[in-house]
Amino acid sequence: MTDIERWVEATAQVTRPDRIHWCDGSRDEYDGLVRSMLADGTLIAYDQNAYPGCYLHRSNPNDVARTEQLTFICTPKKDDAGPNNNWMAPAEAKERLGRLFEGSMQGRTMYVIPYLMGPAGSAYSKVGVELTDSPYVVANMHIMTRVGRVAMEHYAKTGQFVPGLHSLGDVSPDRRFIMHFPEENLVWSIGSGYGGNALLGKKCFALRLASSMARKEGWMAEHMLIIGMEDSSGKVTYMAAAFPSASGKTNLAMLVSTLASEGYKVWTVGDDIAWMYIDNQGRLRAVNPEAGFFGVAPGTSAQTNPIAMETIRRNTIYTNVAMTGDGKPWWEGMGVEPGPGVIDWQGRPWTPGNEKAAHPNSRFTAPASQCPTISPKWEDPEGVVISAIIFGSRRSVVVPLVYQSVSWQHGVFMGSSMGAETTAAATGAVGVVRRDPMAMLPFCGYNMADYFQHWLDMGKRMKHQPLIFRVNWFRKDADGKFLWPGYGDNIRVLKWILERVQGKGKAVESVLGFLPTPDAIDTEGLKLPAGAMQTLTAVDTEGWVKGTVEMDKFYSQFGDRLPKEIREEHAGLRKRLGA
Ligand code: SAT
Ligand code: MN
Repeated sequence: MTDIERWVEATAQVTRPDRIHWCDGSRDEYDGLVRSMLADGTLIAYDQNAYPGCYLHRSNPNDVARTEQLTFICTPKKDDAGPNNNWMAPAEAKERLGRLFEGSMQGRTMYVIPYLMGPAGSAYSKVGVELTDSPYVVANMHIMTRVGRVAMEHYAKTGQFVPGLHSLGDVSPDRRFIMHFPEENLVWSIGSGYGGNALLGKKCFALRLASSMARKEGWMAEHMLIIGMEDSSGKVTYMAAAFPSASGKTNLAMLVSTLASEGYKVWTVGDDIAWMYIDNQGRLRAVNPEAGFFGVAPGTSAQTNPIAMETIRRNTIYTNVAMTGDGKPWWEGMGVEPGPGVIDWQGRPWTPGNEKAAHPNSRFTAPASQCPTISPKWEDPEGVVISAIIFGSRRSVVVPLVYQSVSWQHGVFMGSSMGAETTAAATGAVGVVRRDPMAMLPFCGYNMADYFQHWLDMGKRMKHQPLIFRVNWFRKDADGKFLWPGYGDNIRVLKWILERVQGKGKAVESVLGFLPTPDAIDTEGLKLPAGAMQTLTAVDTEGWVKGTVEMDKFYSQFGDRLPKEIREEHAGLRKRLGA
């Protein structure tokens, strides 16, 4: 018996499923799952002529986003989870969830999903096995990961896998927990069928556990998209960018360049997670561990993201979007009128008004291979060499359009101090500013003070450090209107970043770092409001002084564990600001 078989048997004795199904990842298996979900109403078919292979799933209305307050890191010592995580002692977590898992799969099938995170045959890839009683989860894992033989082959070579146990339980928020055990590289999740709570390969394994493994093993697991930027010479330069959930990572990853006539375009390598390693020449290399996109639907349109619109035209599972009277998916910001007879995300007839037809965190799950701009290197076992790291978030005030750190250490400080307005991707208030270091606040599986130290240490080990940038597409004027057009015009900011990587690009050294001169960014053909570029590249001294107070509050939770380099950078910024 293999370790996997032993664990499956032991789990089945507790959860007592009626049947056990070992997934092979085949098309037949996927089609069979879809057929049975259509039969029991878990999936609803869209018009198969217009949207072949596209289905709608409506989740329980109490289960539509990640639940950070029910997500725990279970380390023996509380301080190792850090103030950035909820903590429970491993024994207590096992005892409480063990009771909930008792008989939780009775009357259901337990699916065994062996899956590979990362390209086939890559030394950077890792195997997970998820046990779940949700066929919807299995179908999503088929799209988001590489299921079946490719994973078992990798397992045969390495003998290692990350176990993840998931049960819908009774889908009650009172009995919902997502528990991570970094000492054992184990996940237990119960009571939710939603994305990041239930597709255990994604945030649970590829970020929370992987970040902790990465620290021990000397690599990085980050909440980052990966793109290749092609210039007029045809050369492609790769960049990784961290943004919080629902802040435009998928749009940036699939950007349609407004500078295409000058030869600038973007290739998609990944839209959410990057696993990064230092290669034998001292360069940082990244692979996308995922095989699909789990993107936010509302706001996605032929104007904002035509590449996504094409990607999700077939073989896509939609979750909590609306359905038009003629059987097509629809959501707010799709850029087309839905016509009469719309059914909302909860299955009720909808009329335009206050209530949204699609949930603000409704999603599409689509294969990356269907993306028209997918990079020829997206499954390269060696990954791609990263030349620039970008930190971004929603900030309607204070933060400039783009600036560059003066050093790796300064860049780590920039990422670690990033403020972000919250979104609908997690339950709780939307639009509140919180510190979200490297966009990893909900996903760092250990004490963030140690995470900052790990970033500092990684930089020291690299012979060729990527340059580090901060961007903000979301700056507004006094009337609440966006100052920067965003979307395809973000290529103009990427162009400046590329020029900086190439040792060109005009900049001035400011208290924040290198800011583009107001004419450094190519704005030809843009109709920007008067003075917009000045505002977007200015330093709001008062706003930044306030910001440093917020940073200090955040950092102080970590006490002596905070690296002294971060303290020094923070003090340096305050001094330069005259605070
Ligand atoms: O729910 S997920 O975590 O998969 C999506 C997100 O919040 O980024
Ligand atoms: Mn994400």
